[in-house]
Amino acid sequence: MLELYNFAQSTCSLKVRICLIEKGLDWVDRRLVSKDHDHLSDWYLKLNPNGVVPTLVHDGVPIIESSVIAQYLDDAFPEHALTPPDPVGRARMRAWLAFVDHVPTPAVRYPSFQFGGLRLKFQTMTDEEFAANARKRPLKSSFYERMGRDGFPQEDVDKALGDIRKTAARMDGMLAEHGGPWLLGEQYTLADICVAPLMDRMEDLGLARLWENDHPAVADWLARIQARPAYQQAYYHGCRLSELHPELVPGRAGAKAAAAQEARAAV
Ligand SMILES: N[C@@H](CCC(=O)N[C@@H](CS)C(=O)NCC(=O)O)C(=O)O
Repeated sequence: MLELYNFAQSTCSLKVRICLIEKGLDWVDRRLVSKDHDHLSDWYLKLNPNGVVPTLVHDGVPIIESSVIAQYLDDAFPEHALTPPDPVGRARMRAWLAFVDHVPTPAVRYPSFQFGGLRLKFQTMTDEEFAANARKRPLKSSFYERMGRDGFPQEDVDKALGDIRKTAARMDGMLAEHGGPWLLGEQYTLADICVAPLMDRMEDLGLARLWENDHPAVADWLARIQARPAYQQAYYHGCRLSELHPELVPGRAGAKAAAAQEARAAV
């Protein structure tokens, strides 16, 4: 039996949901609620001591780290392979997954928290409540403390948006080198699946302009992956921040807030 502990809106959870659905596997959706701190409860920390989602439990064995889970699923269930068959292709894919884990994954957290609704929640807390909330996170206390109740310093947001631009430039290069339609060429692989929810989140926050003009091939790639039936099934209603926080719309969540912050920085 496959069980996935996940949040609806989490980009790391979405990576794994897309894999499970693309591979046609039967799985149980153990949906946790982040605002209820399900992922910080004692029973969950026994499955995932990092206090984050997702966690896959396969026949009682917990597997953590979304990129590791995606590769585990492809190893354990080789049908509908999402990994290149040759060693060079596999090495390229793994190098890209390492880049995705180190560069865009942390970068996306800054605009997500800053413009995506979480800040609104923290602004209603007292300093003491906020500090206690931050301390509860096994791996993320310093990230929450840096954000504080008023959001990140502008330099952190700028660095994060720069890292998203770098990611889009790398993707453009991969599409050109391998001839598309996917990042490693003809085969749709984990290289595509592991970065897609991050770019989708940026688009949802009104930040697709980070690549739309300079790298139109990346915009086309995103539209192509969003059109896949498995992708659409993974993104049921309520997975995008613009659906969870319609008060931050019009257009896309955060577009207004991001523009206002940029305008402040330009003054
Ligand atoms: N490296 C981990 C990161 C997981 C992660 O950061 N998950 C976020 C949701 S995308 C989370 O659980 N955040 C909980 C929190 O901020 O307390 C992975 O890829 O699984």
